Amino acid sequence: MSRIISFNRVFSCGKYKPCNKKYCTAAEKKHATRGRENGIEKHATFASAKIGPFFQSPPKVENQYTGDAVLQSYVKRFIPNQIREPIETDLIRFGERVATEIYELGLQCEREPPQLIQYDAWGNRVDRLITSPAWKRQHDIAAEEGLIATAYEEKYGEWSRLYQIVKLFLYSPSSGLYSCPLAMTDGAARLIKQLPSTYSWVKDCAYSHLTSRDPTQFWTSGQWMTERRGGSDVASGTETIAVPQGDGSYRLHGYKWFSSATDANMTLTLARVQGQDGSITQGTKGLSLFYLEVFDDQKKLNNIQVEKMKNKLGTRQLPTAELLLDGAVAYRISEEGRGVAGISNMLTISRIHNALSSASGMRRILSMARDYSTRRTAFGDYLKNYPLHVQTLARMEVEVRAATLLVLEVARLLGREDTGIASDQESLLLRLLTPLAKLYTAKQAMSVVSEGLECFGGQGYIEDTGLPGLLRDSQVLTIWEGTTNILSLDVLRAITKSKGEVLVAFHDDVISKVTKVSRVQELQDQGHRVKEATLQVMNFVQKNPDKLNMAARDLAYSLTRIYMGAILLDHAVECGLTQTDTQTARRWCEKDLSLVVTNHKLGHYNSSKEDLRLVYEHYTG
Ligand code: UCC
Repeated sequence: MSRIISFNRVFSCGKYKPCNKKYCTAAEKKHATRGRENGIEKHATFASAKIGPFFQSPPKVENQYTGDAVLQSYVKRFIPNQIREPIETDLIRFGERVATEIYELGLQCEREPPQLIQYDAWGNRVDRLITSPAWKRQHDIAAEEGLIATAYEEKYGEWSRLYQIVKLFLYSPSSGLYSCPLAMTDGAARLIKQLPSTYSWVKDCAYSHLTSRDPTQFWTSGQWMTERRGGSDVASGTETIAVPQGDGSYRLHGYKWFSSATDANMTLTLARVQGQDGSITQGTKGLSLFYLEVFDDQKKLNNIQVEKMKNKLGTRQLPTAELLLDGAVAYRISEEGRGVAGISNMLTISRIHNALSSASGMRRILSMARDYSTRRTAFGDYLKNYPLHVQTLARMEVEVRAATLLVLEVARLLGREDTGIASDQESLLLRLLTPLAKLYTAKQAMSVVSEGLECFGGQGYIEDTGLPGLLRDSQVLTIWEGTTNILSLDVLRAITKSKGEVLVAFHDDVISKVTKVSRVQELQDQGHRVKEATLQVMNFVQKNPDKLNMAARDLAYSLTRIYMGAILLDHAVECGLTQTDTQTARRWCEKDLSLVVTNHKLGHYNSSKEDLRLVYEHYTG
């Protein structure tokens, strides 16, 4: 018999008072049940209050391809009919796999984070990294599914890259952060593919592994850029030296402060070549790019010590560590002093991956919140029947659609570059859109994923649901691969280095897109707004070169909002003006598209004195 403390209702004050009995008899239980049936709770059991009848129907992770209107319409719009069928069939299949088997593996990666064993029982230094079976399975799945290979086999020409990015989009939120090593692997594969013939031996060593579909052959790559003195200012933060060995190899000595996925087979990294007299060159001009295999043929670490695992807010699935390079054997794969320029090619790819992770992370939480709204009742009705709740979801939907379209556009341009058919204008556009996509979508992800958690009420705050991890893992998207401000400055770098050509390409592309809209009555006003904002922002840049540094972030936001507006309008027109596409474009264009001009008029860039005062008033440190 279960232990029951019963309560007698004292009707006069409406409270319950304990009835001193430890256990209820069968008759009392029956009575209690009758009491409940009569609407009067005579007996309440702790057991019942503790475990039931409270339960909720969990959100379902739906097929991530068939549930995503934008992905499907983009694929239909661009990928030619003759090759689309096998691609779509694969995407539908994979969309289901990421929602089931791979989703569960992703959760397992979070539950079983990696561990480092530095010493064996006898005091020997072993530096053994233990990763979960789920993490290892993600490695094999990545190979089997061709998540890197698809882009390099070029089976579908320029569309291979778009196909790969759509697959990664589906995969990323279920990957348990295996998306991170894949981002670096993709970056390394593309960099190695483009190396001049002097370094063709690297292709023989690594390229076939990085692009393999065979799990036993597939390698991942690291990207070791960050050292103790900093992550943004690579030029002055990099202390690692490379000592030439006379046989073409170098030995690296240094300390890598943040190696994201230490279980990689190889890495690309920066170091300063030491001259015969022991001298090194400081700054950017002293940095060269190196290829390094993490393990030797006996699977022993290549004179590398794993000093410490990083204790992070999120991305706990990743084996992120501090590494001591204690004479690691490496090979230079750039001209001396061209390391930053060299590794920037890798950064381009990992920044695009960052943007796709942001957009797909938003899509995942939104698709779960959408499903939940059809299951969860409150105040006597389903959430989907409360206009205020649906309005919240709709606003998130607009953000996700804009981010998704931008990522897909970038992927399409990258595919044209990969296959050597991009026009100069397209290459310039890609150079500008890469930092914009990275910085803007990461900020969107932080706010949309947070809003998404709120859609689950208290359950969104409970770790067992797997939801909080989505928020914790989003925060890094604004930081790694360059913070928002560093990326905003990269936008300025792109403008300066191209002597403004990237902006000309941007302007021409936006104007050609909105010109199409000028004949479409439903979207005429929005087209006009985008055009006006473009002209105003271009005008601001031309007239205020001295203010660009202070305005860099607002400029980047303005350019991104304008571009997102243009592609949403274009997509709406090209997809036959469906109601949802038209609504999305309209709503997007209600934003302040020329934020930088607004803030310029408000005097935000006149002087930094006001900001200084605001921040440091009463600061005595
Ligand atoms: O590694 C990390 C974690 C890995 C995790 C990967 C996950 C990916 C996402 C997965 C999603 C799940 S985090 C480490 C990331 N570190 C960064 O992102 C570095 C951030 N800092 C910067 O980006 C800075 O702006 C620097 C380092 C590029 C600034 O360095 P410098 O030396 O001051 O730069 P310079 O002097 O302006 O540029 C040097 C050369 C120039 O070439 P030349 O000499 O030909 O003019 C630049 O044009 O590099 C070229 N360059 C670029 N080229 C610089 N940036 C770029 C660029 N973005 N694209 C093309």
